[in-house]
Amino acid sequence: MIKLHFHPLSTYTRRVRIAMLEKGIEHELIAVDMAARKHREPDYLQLNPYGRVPTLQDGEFLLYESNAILQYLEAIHPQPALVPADAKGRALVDMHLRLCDLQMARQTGIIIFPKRFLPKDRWDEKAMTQARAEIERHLQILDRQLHGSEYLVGNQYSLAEISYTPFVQFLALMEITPPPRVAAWVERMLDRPAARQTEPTN
Ligand SMILES: N[C@@H](CCC(=O)N[C@@H](CS)C(=O)NCC(=O)O)C(=O)O
Repeated sequence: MIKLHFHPLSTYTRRVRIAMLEKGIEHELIAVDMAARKHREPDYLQLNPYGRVPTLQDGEFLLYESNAILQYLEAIHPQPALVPADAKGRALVDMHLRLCDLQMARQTGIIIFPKRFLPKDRWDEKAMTQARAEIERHLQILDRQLHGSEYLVGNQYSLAEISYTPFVQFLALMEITPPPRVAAWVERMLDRPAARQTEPTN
């Protein structure tokens, strides 16, 4: 059975958990005690030399980087399909996965890591303000792309939405009010059973 090394509060891991639930892939969850720095110990570094979660273990095969894991799960378990069948649709999903990391996930981390885990006197307010502005600009672009469509690619729920779900979860915590089409899109994503089942407790 596929094993997923994870942490319950990890945004990047949540992408993979949602995809496995959406696809009904049986798996074993193995919690990494990050508070005890287990992710920096040799045993875990043998699985993932970067010392991060998630790490997927399928027999001897090891894979890290959440978006790569999503693509692997799609390849080994194509139904229900979370990417369109045509080359253009697949390329667009790929584009959105990259843009999510570049324009949203990184900036979200800059804001929510301190807000969730650090006392206020250790926050880098300047970096957080800049990250918030970058996210707001990005959401305006997504809002235009969602014109006339409920989802980013081919008007169907795809890996693109899965990639965004853990990060849009924190818009309120980041004090960001999304533009209207993005707000409706976020609501649709967060309302899915797999998203609800993996909601973070912090
Ligand atoms: N690009 C990686 C990011 C993974 C990542 O940064 N995971 C965080 C938890 S959400 C982590 O393990 N951080 C621990 C560290 O960097 O020391 C992915 O997509 O999987």
